[in-house]
Amino acid sequence: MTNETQAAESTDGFHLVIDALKLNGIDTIYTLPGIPITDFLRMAQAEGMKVISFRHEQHAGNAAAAHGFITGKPGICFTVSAPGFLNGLTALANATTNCFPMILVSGSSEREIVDLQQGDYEEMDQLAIAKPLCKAAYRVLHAEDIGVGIARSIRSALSGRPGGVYLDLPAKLFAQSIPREAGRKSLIQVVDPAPKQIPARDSLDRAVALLKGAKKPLVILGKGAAYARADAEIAKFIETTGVPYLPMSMAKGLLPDTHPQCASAARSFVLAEADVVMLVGARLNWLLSHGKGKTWGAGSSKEAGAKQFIQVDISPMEADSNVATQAPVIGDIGSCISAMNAALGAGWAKPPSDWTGAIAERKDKNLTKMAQTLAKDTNPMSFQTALSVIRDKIKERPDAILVNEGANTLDFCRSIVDMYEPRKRIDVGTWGIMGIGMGYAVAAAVATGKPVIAVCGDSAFGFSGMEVETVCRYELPVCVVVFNNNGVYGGTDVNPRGTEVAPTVFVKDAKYEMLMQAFGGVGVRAATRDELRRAIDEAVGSGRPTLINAIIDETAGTESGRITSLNPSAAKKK
Ligand code: ADP
Ligand code: TPW
Repeated sequence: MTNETQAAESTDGFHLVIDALKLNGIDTIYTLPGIPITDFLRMAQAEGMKVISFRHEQHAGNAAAAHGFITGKPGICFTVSAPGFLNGLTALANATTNCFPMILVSGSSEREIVDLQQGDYEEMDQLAIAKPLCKAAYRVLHAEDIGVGIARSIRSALSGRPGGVYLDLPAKLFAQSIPREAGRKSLIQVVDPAPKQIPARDSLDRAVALLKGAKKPLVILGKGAAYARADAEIAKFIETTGVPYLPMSMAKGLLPDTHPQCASAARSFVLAEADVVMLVGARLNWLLSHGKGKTWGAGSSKEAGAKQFIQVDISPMEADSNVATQAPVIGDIGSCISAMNAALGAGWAKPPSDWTGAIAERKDKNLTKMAQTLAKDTNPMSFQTALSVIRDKIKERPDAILVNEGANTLDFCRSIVDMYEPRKRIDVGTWGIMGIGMGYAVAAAVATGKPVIAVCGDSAFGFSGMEVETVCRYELPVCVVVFNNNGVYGGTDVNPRGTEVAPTVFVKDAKYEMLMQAFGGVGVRAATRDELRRAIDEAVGSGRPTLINAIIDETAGTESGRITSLNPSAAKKK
């Protein structure tokens, strides 16, 4: 056999990885090239995959995570070994924490040298390091196992509670050659990677009975409910039961925030007053004060409120995580909610009108107050003045995706900007992590082709700011709005010693717009509401990469936004 016929009849690790991904409907890779993946990326592109290259792996990883949430397929991030892998790891851990399906694939150094710690190029036992930070971690050593490795990674990321998966591919694997036919046969097309999980009958009956007996019921929709893509069943459930609901930040838009049953504008009232609370794809973690304390109508922060909980979740371990769960309903949200819809039966009595009426009254009062605040055109711009523009734009373009990070920029945006469609808001999530901005924005644009508006505090933006080059390079319809108040939270801190500036303070009047201009995008400074409105209209209308440097009053906002109280306070006052 000549070398050519041998080559024609064989395949290698490079091609098997590409074929395995394509066989499973994966068409996009987020990455940063280098040894040993550079040729792989070239080949993947040549084979028709979309390869989106970043300037730092963390943002490629964040893009993969957002892609996973938005599409319901695992987002894929490829990195080089040790440092590239570590740069991607924060995104993998964050994806796992948020229950987003993603796969971090990293090239790695020679196993025999790594294991003997003989000092290989970028040596690191990556598999061991990744394991505690993700849902599952695998390594493939032989080309004929690539099919299994990819299949297990996809199934692990998507099934049950979704999460991050690490796949370790040593450099040598890519070059391994095996007969073409054996290679083809070794690939696996994953059948039903996120199988339905049907809830038990008695758990449904228990939940429906509890809801039926409630005088002040409340539903809380979390990002798991958004991820589950059971939009119609959830809307039917909400409207049939007539129960008021609160969307967590990434569940906003599952039903339009303007829905008459949406209780967001009476949040403190409903959390404190409700007697039966049904959590749908939302954990009772710090974002919900662990179900305890004043928020829930209890006396002390350690005390649980007088509530009964129904919890609909795919993870059987989630119930009782913080306070007692009276009615756990375990299964996928689509199956659980449609089964509950069926179990409601005809003639379901809507909640007592003194409950819904009291909520409506609070809502009206708060919404009127909010409208008055938003009508004010303050100069310099307050958070509210600037966000009134974003609010209007999303109302006009409900199909646009809103990316949101920062402290005050996040808190105000979440409550001011109404969402109208599911899965259109992606933000700092369960960790309140900064730096997701540009990675999420790139993925949102790549995965959907829709306009993206990224509303970022100036500190938050700094974590991923260099990726505006990526936005420009791929000519993505991303409009970044940097809320520039000269620092972390604000820009007014003073160093009592009068030497270098305080730790939260940045260069005053930084010209963030020039960053976008540097790469051929549009950069605009907007110091007034009119300027901001014009710039956003232009950006969303044209679809050109744009960065708007929105000048915000540096004295506005508070330390850590709404979570000031989580800052430890010194026992010893100086
Ligand atoms: P939020 O931050 O919006 O409150 P969380 O991330 O805390 O939401 O909670 C999401 C929950 O949704 C997790 O407990 C997860 O197990 C659950 N979940 C994710 N996808 C599904 C699904 N398809 N069906 C049921 N539960 C799901
Ligand atoms: C990875 C801590 C929380 S919010 C924030 C930081 C640094 C920035 C707040 O300033 P910004 O917003 O963005 O200008 P604003 O609207 O108040 O003016 N590192 C990581 N994650 C977190 N959460 C932090 C640090 C933090």
